[in-house]
Amino acid sequence: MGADISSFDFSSYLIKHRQSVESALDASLGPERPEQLREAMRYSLLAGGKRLRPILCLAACEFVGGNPDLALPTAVALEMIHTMSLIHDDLPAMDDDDLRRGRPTNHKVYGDAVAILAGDALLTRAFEMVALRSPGVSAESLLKVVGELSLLAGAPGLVGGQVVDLECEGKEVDLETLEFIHMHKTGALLKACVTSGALIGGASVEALNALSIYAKGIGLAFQIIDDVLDVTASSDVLGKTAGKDVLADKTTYPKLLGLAESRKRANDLVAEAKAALEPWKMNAEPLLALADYITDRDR
Ligand code: GRG
Repeated sequence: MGADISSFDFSSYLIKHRQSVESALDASLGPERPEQLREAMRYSLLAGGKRLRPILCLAACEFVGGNPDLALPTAVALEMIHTMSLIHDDLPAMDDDDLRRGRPTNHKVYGDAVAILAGDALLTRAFEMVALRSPGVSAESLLKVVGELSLLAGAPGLVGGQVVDLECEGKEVDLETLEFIHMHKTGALLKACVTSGALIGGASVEALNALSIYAKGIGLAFQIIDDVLDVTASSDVLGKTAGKDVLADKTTYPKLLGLAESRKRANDLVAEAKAALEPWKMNAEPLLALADYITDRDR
């Protein structure tokens, strides 16, 4: 490892960006009425979490030489979409879970109807953050980001992946279908984080192409490790119910390939992702470290 890369302090980088993301998330929710809706939105959005998605967005913006402050509203929007997907995923009609980010799930506290509506309000607020609350970013870039967000959230992304995932519960699923689910349910959002940050930073076509390969690799690796941690980690550490996949009879990477091979697959994907950024090595420390964080994490 070269001197420049080893001198990069990833831990300080994470702390700094997490702080700015947390303040921006807090400021993004106004005095919504009625009060119950405001509380339900704040309850899940400000419940912690690794904040990987907004940080990826800021890092991609920096990678292409952009000012990360300009990407902060979009970073917030991406965390809003992520959070709403968690709220809806936990509902009785979907994964039916009662623990998320170390606390009772949104519907356990506010009821199913308000949880659905809090999710809807976060999803729509995400588009508001980009379209109406992103000062200093050109209308052309914002339009492209809105396009990215609409593709990632809808049928071509999260919703499509979730429907296939639900359809496959209790069925034999091959690796190709599993990869489809993972790339849509999880990979699409991570890819949009990287792409939208880069768009706001004024990325070249070459950089966008490289980032798209990077994002594809880390997106699948992230979900493989999520599957692995579901088997190997405790609910206390995860902040969500461990062992859910086996209970729901879901096909996962560990089920199809075993734990060791799943980890190897995730490591290989991260190595491929990092290789795509090789020509930009000097600017890529945060994205390279974030890629490693995906496989090294314990929650
Ligand atoms: C977006 C319109 C719209 C609907 C959502 C419910 C649904 C459709 C999709 C489910 C998507 C889902 C919950 C995928 C799982 C992704 C995943 C691995 C989440 C865990 O992410 P972490 O570990 O969590 O980053 P924290 O809490 O750290 O943010």
